[in-house]
Amino acid sequence: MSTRRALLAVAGAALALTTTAACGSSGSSGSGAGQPAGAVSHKRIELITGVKSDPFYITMTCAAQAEAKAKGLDFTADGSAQWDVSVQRPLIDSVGAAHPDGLMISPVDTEALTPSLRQIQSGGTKIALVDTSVTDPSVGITRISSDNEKGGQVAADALAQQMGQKGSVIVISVKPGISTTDARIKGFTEEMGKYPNIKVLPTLYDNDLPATAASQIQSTLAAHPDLGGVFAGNTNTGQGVATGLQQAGKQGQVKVAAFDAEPDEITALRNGTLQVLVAQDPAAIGTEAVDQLAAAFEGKPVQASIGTTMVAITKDNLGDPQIAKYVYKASC
Ligand code: T6T
Repeated sequence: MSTRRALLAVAGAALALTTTAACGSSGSSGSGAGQPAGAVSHKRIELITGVKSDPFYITMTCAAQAEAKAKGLDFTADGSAQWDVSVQRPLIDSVGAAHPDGLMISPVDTEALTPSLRQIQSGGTKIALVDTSVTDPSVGITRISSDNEKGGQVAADALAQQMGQKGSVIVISVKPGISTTDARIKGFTEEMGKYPNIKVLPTLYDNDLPATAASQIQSTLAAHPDLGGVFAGNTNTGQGVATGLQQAGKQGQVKVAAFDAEPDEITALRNGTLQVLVAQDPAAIGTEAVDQLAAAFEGKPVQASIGTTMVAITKDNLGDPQIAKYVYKASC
């Protein structure tokens, strides 16, 4: 097993965000004997993201598109209009009917879409699970994502420091049943258990709607005047929490650690409404997925799981060139 390690200093504290690229070939990638050169040219890859307008997935799509072009692969991308099984399933089924050579997908639920994905895989399409995944281990020849549980732990330690290791903290996330955000919450709440003077309130879910997160944070402030910190599980939640704190006049007083680093979150970090961003590397996720599918098309070994790097961004290290590459794009 090879390990890629990214060690980045954040506000004086070095945070080790390690990732592991688990080597190992999955059986469905073929014999391992190389195919003749050019075996991948004009193979077709389809990408279905969790939410098409989300800068995390836009950044992933841009990188995957560039890598596919460089390898002579045909590539098209689509995504749900919102984080909803009933919206993503028809997309999956229509892509499946076209029998692409490869499908990169971020399933919006760990269980509900598995029958559709199994059917597509049995039809010969090779599946790369990107960012989110499903419980069934038989789905996908590769799974590529951040170490989300580790990211939740990093957010907890950073937030505890920001809060002076005391007070109440609340987690607001998207909805239960999403592999990534569920792992973040697990990592965060378990790590927060190490701080006896911090009380973790029950988790709230905003269905990926910033307006809901904004009103949730205001009602939490009314019920818990000692609220000292918030963990926002993804981009839209981070945006909504920032808005809610500004509306309540509590920006900078209630500390926030948020996942992701899309432009609005960066603005909120600069103006002191958010204090820590745990940024992922969606471009690496997209690039690695194309590379693994191309390897599968050529009958070469495929890495069954790949962990990509994360970095904790604060106002202090935002100007570091090493950090800049982790800021998400709103367009290619
Ligand atoms: O946090 C990312 C992604 O990792 C997660 O699975 C869903 O939300 C985002 O896309 C950000 O909105």
